[in-house]
Order: sequence, then C-alpha cells, then structure tokens
Amino acid sequence: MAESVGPTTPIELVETAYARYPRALGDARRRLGRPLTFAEKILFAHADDPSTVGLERGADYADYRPDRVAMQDATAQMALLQFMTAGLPRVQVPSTVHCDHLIQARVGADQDLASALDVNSEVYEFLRTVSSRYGIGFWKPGSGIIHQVVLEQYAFPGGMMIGTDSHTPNAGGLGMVAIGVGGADAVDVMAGWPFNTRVPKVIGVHLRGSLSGWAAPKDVILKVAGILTVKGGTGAIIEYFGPGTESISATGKATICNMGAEIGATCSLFPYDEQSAAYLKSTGREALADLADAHAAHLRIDPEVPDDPERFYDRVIDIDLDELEPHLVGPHTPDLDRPISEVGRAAREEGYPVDISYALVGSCTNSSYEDIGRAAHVARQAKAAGITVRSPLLITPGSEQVRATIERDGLLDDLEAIGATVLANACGPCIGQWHRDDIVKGETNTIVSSFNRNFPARNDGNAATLSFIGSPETVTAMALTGRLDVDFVHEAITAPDGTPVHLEAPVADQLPAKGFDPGESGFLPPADDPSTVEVVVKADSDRLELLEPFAAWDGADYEGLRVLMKAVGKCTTDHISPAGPWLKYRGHLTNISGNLFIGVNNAFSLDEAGTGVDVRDGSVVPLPDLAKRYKEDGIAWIAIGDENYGEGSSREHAAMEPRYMNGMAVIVRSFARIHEANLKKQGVLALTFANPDDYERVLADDTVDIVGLADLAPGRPVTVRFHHANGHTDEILTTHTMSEEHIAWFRAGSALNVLRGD
Ligand code: MIC
Ligand code: SF4
Repeated sequence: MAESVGPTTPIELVETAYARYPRALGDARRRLGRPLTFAEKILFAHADDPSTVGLERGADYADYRPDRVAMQDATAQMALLQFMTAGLPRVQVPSTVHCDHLIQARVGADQDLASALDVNSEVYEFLRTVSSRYGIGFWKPGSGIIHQVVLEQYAFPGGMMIGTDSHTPNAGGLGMVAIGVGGADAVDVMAGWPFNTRVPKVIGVHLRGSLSGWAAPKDVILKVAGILTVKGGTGAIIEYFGPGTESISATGKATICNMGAEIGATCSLFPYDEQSAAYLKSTGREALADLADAHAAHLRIDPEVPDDPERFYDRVIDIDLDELEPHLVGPHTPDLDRPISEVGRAAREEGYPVDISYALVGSCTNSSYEDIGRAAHVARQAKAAGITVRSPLLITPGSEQVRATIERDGLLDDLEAIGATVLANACGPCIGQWHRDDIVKGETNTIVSSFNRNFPARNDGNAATLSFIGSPETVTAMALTGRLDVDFVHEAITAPDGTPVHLEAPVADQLPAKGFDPGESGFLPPADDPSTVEVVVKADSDRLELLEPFAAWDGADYEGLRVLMKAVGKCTTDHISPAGPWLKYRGHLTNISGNLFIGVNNAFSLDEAGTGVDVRDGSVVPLPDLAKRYKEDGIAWIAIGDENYGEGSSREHAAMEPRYMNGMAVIVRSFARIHEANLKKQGVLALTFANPDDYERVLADDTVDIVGLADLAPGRPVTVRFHHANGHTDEILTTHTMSEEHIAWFRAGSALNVLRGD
C-alpha cells in the first residue's frame, strides 16, 4: 500500500528514510573500507540491498528505492498514459503532478493563466482525474514550477527522488539526490519496481571563500559549466563541499544544482547545513529541520574527505568564491562563459547584436525570494535615479508562495516601477511558451535571461535569437542598460538626464523576515475512493491518445535499414522533439511525431535544418515527413548522432517518436544520460561508435545491417555494416551500455512491455 500523498512530505516518510541510514552506512563503510562522500551515503541508504549493491562507479548498474516521484504536466501525460497500461490500482511511491509547462506567456499572469485553463482544459482534466484515480497528488496550474514547489514542500536532506524533468536535481540544494528521468523510469518506480541506473561517479567541487558583491550562486554554476562543458558531468553526481558552501542560501544552492543538468550531471548535491535548516523552518517545516539536525552526521561528507578529496572523488574542482566574478554564458550553449567584463569585447568580435531585445528573470532555476530580492534592489537603485528599463523585462515567479510573498513585501512593486511585466508562476518563455511579436522569424537579436538553457529556438522558436544567461541581478542590470556591452559592474550607467549612476552590488534577504505567504493553495489530494473517478481519453482527441504497445523484436538481425539523418554538431532534445508549440501534443504520440528531428542539422541536407533526403528519389523533405514515408513503405531506419546526442530535456518523446516512426537504432559519438536511458526503455538500440571517427563513414545512401542481435550481451560490441552505394562495405564496431535487463526490454519491444508481462 502506498503512503499518503499530501501537500508536503510527511515527517514519518523522512523518519523511515533516516532509519535506513545506520545499517546502510555500516554496509558501505565495510564494503568500501573507507569514509564516505555524502552522495555515497544517500545512494547506499536508498539501495535496494546495500549489502550487495554494485560498487564500481560508472560501470555497475544498481537498483535504488527513491522516496518520491514528481512529474510535470508536459511529461506526466506520456508517463501516466504508460502507467495506465500497466493495470495497477495505484502508485506505490508518493507521487505528484505539477502543472507548469503548458501556460503561455502573452500579456501577464492573470490573463495568461485564464487562457491556459481554457486552451488546455482537456489535458488538465486528464491529469487531474488520472492523478485522483491512481493516488497521485495534483498541483493545479498557477501553483508554480515543479522544482520550486518540490523544494518548498517535498525535498528533504538525505532523501532520494526521481522526477520526469531534467532539472529535478534542483532539490540537491536541500541535500537530496534528485534525478531527472524519462517517464518510463518514473512508471517503474510508481509501479513498485526499483529505479535502475548506473552507479554514478562523484565529482567534488571544493568551494572556498564566500560570495560577495555581484557574484551570485548562478555564477558558481556558470563557472563550473565553463570548466566541465556540457558533457563533463555525464554519469556523475556533482558534490559541493568546503567552507564556501555555507555562504550560499538553500535556494542559491538549488540554483547551482538545477543547472548541473546543463553539464550532463546525474544530479548535484550540497550538504545539510544551517542554511538548509533556516529554509526548512521558513517554509513551515520546523519538525523536519529538527529531525535533520538530529541526523546531521549522515547528511554531509565524512570529516576525513576534505583532507584528501582526490581519494574519494573521481575529479576535484577548486573554486575560490572570493574571486568569482559575475558571468554571462551563451549564445546557443550554456558552457560558453565569460565574465561580464569581457562580454562587450566578445560581442564586438563575434558580431552579437549589442542591443538587448528582451530581458527575462525567473524559471525554475532562479525565481526564489532571494533572487527576486536582489533583482528588486537593483530596480530600486534605478528608480531612485529616474532610470526605467531600456529592454522589456519579464518576471516569472517560481511558485505561488514566492509570488504572494514578493508581492506582500513590495518587491514586485519595485520591479514594476521600472517597467517590468509579471508573468504567471510557470515555465513560460523558458520553454518557448512565449507569444512574442516584436520580431519576425529569422531576425537576429539578443536576449538575456536568468534561465538555464539557451539552445537555438528554445525561448521564442526563432533559431536566430542569441540567448545569453546570467543571474537575476545581472539580467535586471542589463535590462536597464539595454546593451550587452556595458560593464555595469565596473562602469557607471547613464540616467535619462545624462547623469552617470554607479549601481551598487545587490543585497537582499535570503528568506522573508515575515515568513512566507503561502498564497492561494494549489494542491488537490487524490480521491479516497478511486472507483468514483473516471479517466477520459476521447477517441478523436488531438491532445491525448491511448498507447499501443510497441512490437516485440522478431528475433532476426536488422537488415537493409536506411539512414534517416546524420546529425552534425549539437543535437539536443530541443532539436529532436522541440517544445514551444509542440507542447500541446505531449499526450498524443501520433501528433507529436510530426516534429521529429525538425531542429536537426542533417549532414545530408545542410541547407535547411530539419530536412532529409529520400534516397529513393533524391527529394529533400522535412524529416518527419521522410520518416512517415519510410514507415508507410515498411522501411526501417537508423539515425546517426554526434557528441552528447540528446543533451537537455528528459522528454521521452525524443525516444518514443523515432521508435514509433520505425527507427530501430541510434548510433552516436556519445550520448547524454537521460536520452540514452529513454531510448533503451523504448526498445531502440542506443549504440556508440567504438571509434568516433567512424561517424564520418556513414553516407546518405547507405543501407545498414545490425548483426549478431541474438547474441546481445552486456559489454559485448555490436557489429554494424554500412553498405555504400559504390559497392564497398564498412564493418563498424559499436558499443552499448545495455545490462541484461535492458536487453530484455529490447527483446520485448519496450520496458513497458516487460512491466506488463507481455
Ligand atoms: C526543459 O527545460 O527542457 C523541460 C521542458 O523542462 C524538459 C522537460 C520537457 O521537455 O517536458 C526537461 O528539462 O526535462
Ligand atoms: Fe520549466 Fe524552464 Fe525549468 Fe524546464 S528549465 S522546468 S521549462 S522553468
């Protein structure tokens, strides 16, 4: 029987989790024969069996028992459509759904929310009823972005959760191993199965000194992103330690953990400290703070670790917070980082438009009370000097609790006084839910935001928009100057009357002195009697579609496959299955497959992104149409990817769509973690070139055989034959990360088929 789901984590759940620690850590110390990092403590305490769980980081697969599952509306639809087919009466682990992605930013909070409720009513009704029916807690639209709500209500130090969103690691700011996964992983856990993943590596980031001046928590992660790059954290937990951690608020720590997703990290983690306790108390969880205090030794690294960090971590990075400058990253990738003082020169050299067309503060990453407070301090200074924004400034509060509190404390007034517009408590422009009509598609322009991702076309659907990311205070200051090339940290900015104004470094309370105002409650508990709830999926709906199981493998090698496309360079999930206008089809596999690969730069038809060549007649057509043609004609195909293929989102649509459209394998130079897992879950072969240069051998008109499939085994390479049109064949070795269990998914057609016993 599942535990109850309420608007916050019950203390009993935390007590149960902590009760596992002494024995599990005993096992861990005995088996490893050394002191432990904090990540290891949480992992062992959540291992299905700590006495036998695999030890080899980056190699062994292990089963874990997360304490919670969280889903957001855009991914919950597919996750719950899959869960429904499992035929279970209710979820086995406390789970919640959060409605945040489907609200479009157009005019401002109230109107935008009202129109979202109207436009998405069918989907919200589905999510509400399916939650009610299966014992899942439901957070209504307008209650906030999943990760802020989780931090405020559900996260607890030393806990473990999974969430169907790549920024789930936000909860690491409160000392939780919180991992972003695809919906199929969430289905396993909700069905009572363990969460199976590779034992992560652990990267230690030693923070010295303390943050001051314009340097914000955001700048810590921007700096780390610059060091590790977008794939440097793949397969690793990034664990922060050292005295510098204590100078960062819990929400600031969450910002850092949140954006660890941008460097591919499995999750990021801060130790439990006084800041965590203060945040728990301020958000009404005093008893939890007391309980964590009583278990504090379990909720941080062992004291021996900092003396010899190289012994415990796979890699150690050292950052002196005293020397940290504010940074800006971008465009187009979150690891292209520069201190503010160098942005002007870069803009001149690279030809970035210096006028900023929009400045945006908020998102799950940076919308805390402290974030808005620091932005508001900049705004107050501007107002006093008679300065208003030169670039339009949009603010998205992270949760209803933050919104109500910043309104009560006058911080929203401060921002509105310089011309800011406040949007709904939702993802909005961060995920392309932005109705922007000041530019035409294709127009190059510069925007700055405090969000976490800046892939092409992400915010406004325009691949020519150059998107840069900085802290909320940096973005607010830039809205005032309206330019990329003003170093507001070191130089004066100009008031309308020509007076030079030196902006002081922002200061703000980390937590509201008067406590949080919860605002309007957005939580709906599940039904006491599930039989009273009807879940409706209309047969003719264009938003929702019941799933048909994928066919099982027929036991034969794959022969005569076509190469649908070969992605060149960055190919994120936003390239594979973009969000924005397509979010509306997240519950309808047939319809969303209409966006398959439309952002991809295909080596075979580089003139226009998202197109491919029909090898039968040489015509160049949009990739989703090509996939459809091939599927209708019974032609199976593969897709080829470059480095870090599938970077970004957890959306499993990026794996289900290829599968649904007859894609049999994806062969790449390297994968991003969640996407690779999603492909395997859906029965697609996820293969990596043993020799990355073999990528070059793949040609548009090849036919492809994947052989030896009956002998698939963990660690055994798979042979792929590329028959070129000139009669020559290249036999290429690929590797994979399939365990026996993953091979069983492949054979059955998908992990879901195994779960259902098909
Ligand atoms: C994102 O930030 O890209 C998203 C939208 O939140 C995704 C989830 C999705 O695509 O629904 C993520 O980060 O996982
Ligand atoms: Fe929403 Fe953006 Fe956060 Fe994704 S990154 S959860 S779209 S606010």
